[in-house]
Amino acid sequence: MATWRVGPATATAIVLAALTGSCGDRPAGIRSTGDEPQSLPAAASEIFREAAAESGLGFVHFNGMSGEKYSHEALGGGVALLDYDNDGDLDVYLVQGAMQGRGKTIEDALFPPRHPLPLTDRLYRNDLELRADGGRVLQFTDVTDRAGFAAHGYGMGVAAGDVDNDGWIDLYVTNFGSNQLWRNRGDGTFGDITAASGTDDRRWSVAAALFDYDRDGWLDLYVGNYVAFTTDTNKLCRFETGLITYCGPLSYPPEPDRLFRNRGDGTFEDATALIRGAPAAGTLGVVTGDFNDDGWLDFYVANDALPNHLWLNEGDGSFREEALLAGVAVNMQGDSEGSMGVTAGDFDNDGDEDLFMTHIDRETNTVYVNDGTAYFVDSSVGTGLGTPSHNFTGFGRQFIEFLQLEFQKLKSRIAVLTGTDNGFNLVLGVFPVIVDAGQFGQQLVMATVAVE
Ligand SMILES: [Ca+2]
Ligand SMILES: [Ca+2]
Ligand SMILES: [Ca+2]
Ligand SMILES: [Ca+2]
Repeated sequence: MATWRVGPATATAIVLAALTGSCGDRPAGIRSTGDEPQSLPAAASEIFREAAAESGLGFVHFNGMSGEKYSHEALGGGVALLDYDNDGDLDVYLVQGAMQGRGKTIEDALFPPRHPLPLTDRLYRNDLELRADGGRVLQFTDVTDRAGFAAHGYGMGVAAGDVDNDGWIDLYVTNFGSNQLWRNRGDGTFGDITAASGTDDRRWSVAAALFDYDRDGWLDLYVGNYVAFTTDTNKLCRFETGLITYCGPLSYPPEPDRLFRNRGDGTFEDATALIRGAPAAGTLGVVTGDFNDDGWLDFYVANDALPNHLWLNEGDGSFREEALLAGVAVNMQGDSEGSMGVTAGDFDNDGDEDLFMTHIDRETNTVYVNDGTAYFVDSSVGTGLGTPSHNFTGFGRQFIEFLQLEFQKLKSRIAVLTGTDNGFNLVLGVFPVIVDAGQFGQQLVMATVAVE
């Protein structure tokens, strides 16, 4: 299924890349909860090894903050893992920020850029070396210039998929401002086909998904827009103490999302009319999947501070919004949460797509367990994935089969990794085992996650 998901600050995908290159020592010393299998492996010092710099992934995100508290500075940038050169390994596309505000220059930045200028999105080619002795050396090469990228605007997220069915994966980049659709020419270069394809959206877009909702063999496009904020209309917001802070999502009107249908001739038509049954709600994440197992791709939209949306595909070219009845509009207390990122995966191995969402601090991450018919139960407490996240704001998230190579006894267990703004949590589903480690910050790099 050619479905790709993105959201802001999906740094967890980078961690996944590191994992594939270094499945080595067994983790141990995990605090026992008494109900896990008895033959846990012996001690080892680490599960993940921080390998960004040594592998050539020297990217550092720049958010352009100058003290104005522009809302989009707080979101970070997204990342895509894709095999753009069809050589069998995953390459990395990283979305970059920019200086913001009328007349502002790099000299106005509170924190000067740590990535060498010019600041732009970056594509890193994976030159993984497989040695005769079985060893492997993970090495990335910055091929941005060679690929011909000329990213404009302030980047938010990126979706990857083969939109023209030529066998080469293309990229759709969401920006604060106009978006960009990059066609992979198959020769190592990309061309901007945004205007010709009709896929631009000049609003503040964050999330995007490429998925074939009408099953005609061509990937269609969902673009999730956030709020009607501009640097010229920036408001002043304060904590109760009077300290100036970033304005929340409800300070600005939410922007409606867009749905584009791929005509298969290089152009897309606006199909937004199919999703007019729900109000705009400030989208930060979107994930696609067949949640009710009827053979048609549905999608779920994570909204910041307003109810989330579940769009079920009717199979006749229309969608119906079912989040409230399905139990995924609000949490089990009936509260709308500050939904930042969302991913879908069958973490309990019962054959359907469950949902995991990251939220702002003082809310928990949320797990919605699917009964197989797109009716969900908020299982954040029962899975042990909610409470540990209470003090953190999370954005990126990804289900990975983390322990499969490490613990034969735990073969089917699934871990959830979530990046936060002030730490990196490794939360093992099924077992109430929590590991916190590493400072994460704004850099989209791997954190060393040591198991104590
Ligand atoms: Ca590759
Ligand atoms: Ca293509
Ligand atoms: Ca289609
Ligand atoms: Ca479906």
